[in-house]
Amino acid sequence: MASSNGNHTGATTIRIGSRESELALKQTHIVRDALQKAHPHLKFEIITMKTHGDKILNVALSKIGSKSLFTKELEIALEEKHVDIVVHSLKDLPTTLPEGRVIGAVCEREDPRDVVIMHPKHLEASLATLPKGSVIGTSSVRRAAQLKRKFPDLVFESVRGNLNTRLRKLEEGDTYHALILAAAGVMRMGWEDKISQYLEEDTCMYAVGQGALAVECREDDSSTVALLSPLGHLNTTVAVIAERALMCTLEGGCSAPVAVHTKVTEDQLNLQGGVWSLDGSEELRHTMSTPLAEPDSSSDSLEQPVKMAKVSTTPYTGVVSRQGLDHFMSQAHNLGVNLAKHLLSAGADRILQAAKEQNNANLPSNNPNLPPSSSNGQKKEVEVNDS
Ligand code: DPM
Repeated sequence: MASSNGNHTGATTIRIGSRESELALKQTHIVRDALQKAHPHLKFEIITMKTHGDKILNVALSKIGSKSLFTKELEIALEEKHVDIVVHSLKDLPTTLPEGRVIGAVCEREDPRDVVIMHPKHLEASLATLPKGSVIGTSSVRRAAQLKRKFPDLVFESVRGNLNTRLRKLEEGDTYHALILAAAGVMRMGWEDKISQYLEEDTCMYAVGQGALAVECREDDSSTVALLSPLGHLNTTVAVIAERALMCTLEGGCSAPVAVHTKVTEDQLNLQGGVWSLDGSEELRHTMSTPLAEPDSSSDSLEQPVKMAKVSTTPYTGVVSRQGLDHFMSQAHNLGVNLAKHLLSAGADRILQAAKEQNNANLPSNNPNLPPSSSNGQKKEVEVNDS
């Protein structure tokens, strides 16, 4: 329940939990402003907190390796009712949320593509024209796998820290020739003019949920669930439900080499999914679509809802189901599940299992066809999602 702040005006204050990084705060402000507009009578208060991951940025992540490094304190604050909602980049939220937690709204998606930010010395270059052996900073196995396949002469190295830190490491250092980042974060930071290149789906498909903001709250807090409702964006919601159903069925975490490309038109949802080996030597892609039809417009491609074993409290990987939209959400969900099943039967399970083992073993691949592995081959950091 949104809390009364105890004064005698009776005004209700909604407390929003946020990390302290500039991007996290910008994202929290976007949601706060939208909520304020939808509910002019309510008060909103932002409560920032440092997460464990923010405090130990100098420690190699392979030595910490906790998944909820950047969210744990926020999760606890939500559970203990110190805050009512928490704003996340959807791509950082696992497809199974903690018990009792839901995504109350998915806001309109920003450009979901990945982009290239070049070192000031290479502003004229593109990934295709950078000199052989150029070092590209990214800790994303998804980006590295796809780009190694396309640009075998480039070298991929992990880069840690929030976006400000990463940009500083690029611009003030000599280690990286370029960074790959999500357009959404770059634009929210106001760095659009630093973008050299937008990566299309034939080069690098994006992460599940990339570019969309999700607002998390407690499932039993029905008044907060209701007040988040106007923030939900239908086209974004159906797209990310399909993407998350794909990810969940593939059992890929946010550190798996899985990527998507999704198109929503007025009456159709089109989902392309891909899975790669870590070195990019193997690739599996497939596209499927579903009509987004009203329940009574009979369409023979409508399928029975697929039962999900893994969801906790809501059927759509944590996204609350909306009356009147449930039908679209179910079609989107089924599309993701069906695409995942297709990919699994074509060998995605073997590719993902091998990637997981290599990740866990902290070992470079033995594949002799690999382009020179980053540095001397002894480091492969645990994937992290600091932003
Ligand atoms: C996740 C990944 C990364 C973030 C992995 C991936 C990128 C890590 C890296 C799941 N979360 O994308 O394959 O670049 O080394 C993150 C960013 C944003 C949310 C920054 C970024 C902003 C964009 C958005 C980090 N999480 O990806 O450039 O809201 O989608």
